Amino acid sequence: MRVGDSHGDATRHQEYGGLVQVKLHRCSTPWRWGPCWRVQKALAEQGIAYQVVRGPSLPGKRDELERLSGQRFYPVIEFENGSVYREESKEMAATIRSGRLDEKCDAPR
Ligand SMILES: N[C@@H](CCC(=O)N[C@@H](CS)C(=O)NCC(=O)O)C(=O)O
Repeated sequence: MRVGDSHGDATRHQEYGGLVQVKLHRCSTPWRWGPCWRVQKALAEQGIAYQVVRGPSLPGKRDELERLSGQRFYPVIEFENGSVYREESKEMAATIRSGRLDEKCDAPR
């Protein structure tokens, strides 16, 4: 099963370090650059199972994202227990690459 998905419709069940799949809430641009791609690439490189959830591009249509994460920017990582992780994408990518993503997973909501 492939890890990572540029089309946003895959569901995976691969486990990693005690964590199971995460959802990557990201913008809908197809281009492979920018904050969302930076984080998606880091997840893929680390072999972390993730499901892409593409949200609306228009900032005015991001109420759901704000409900989820308390702010209106992508990317946001949602863990299986419902906790969410959002920082500057460079910090998110660095966290993922250093194997510390699980530290960002809070207690269940
Ligand atoms: N500096 C932020 C920028 C995040 C960002 O601009 N993300 C884009 C999607 S790739 C976004 O949500 N744009 C919406 C907007 O600018 O309103 C980061 O690197 O995380």
